[in-house]
Amino acid sequence: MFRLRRRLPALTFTLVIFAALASLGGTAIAAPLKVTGAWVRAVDGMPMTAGYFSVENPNSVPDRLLSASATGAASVTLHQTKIVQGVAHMVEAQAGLVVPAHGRLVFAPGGNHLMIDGLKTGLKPGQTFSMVLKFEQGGLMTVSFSVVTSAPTSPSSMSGMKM
Ligand SMILES: [Cu+2]
Repeated sequence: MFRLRRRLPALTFTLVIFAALASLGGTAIAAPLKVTGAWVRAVDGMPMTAGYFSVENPNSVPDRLLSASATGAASVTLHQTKIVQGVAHMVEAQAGLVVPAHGRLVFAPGGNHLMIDGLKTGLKPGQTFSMVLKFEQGGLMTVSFSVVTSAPTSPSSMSGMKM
């Protein structure tokens, strides 16, 4: 009887540890997504512009960008540019866009872009524009986009396209 009583606290302690590990299981593996090179095209007077960035997924499971929003605009939609018979078409990625495991999802002129509509103010170069990206696994992420007049990277071969 005495022995049994002494063993109980140790057993309880072990169970508590197991429970703690089990509850960590779902989230402990996920490292945060990394967003880089976030920019939006400056506009003056027009209510519409586009935003670009890259997001890196360090995890071994894919994630998915579900949607984006901004308090400074009426709507933000995920758009893809598709060339059909030599003509660029914009298509909304309604199911979101996959961020591959150990890979990246790139938004760049001529490809994926955040279509920003109903801007409440103009966007001047040097300002920043805040948007919230919503990921399936990574949750909500607030990103500060630099306002610039043109792509900060190498000139795009599709620079004639403004979206
Ligand atoms: Cu678009």
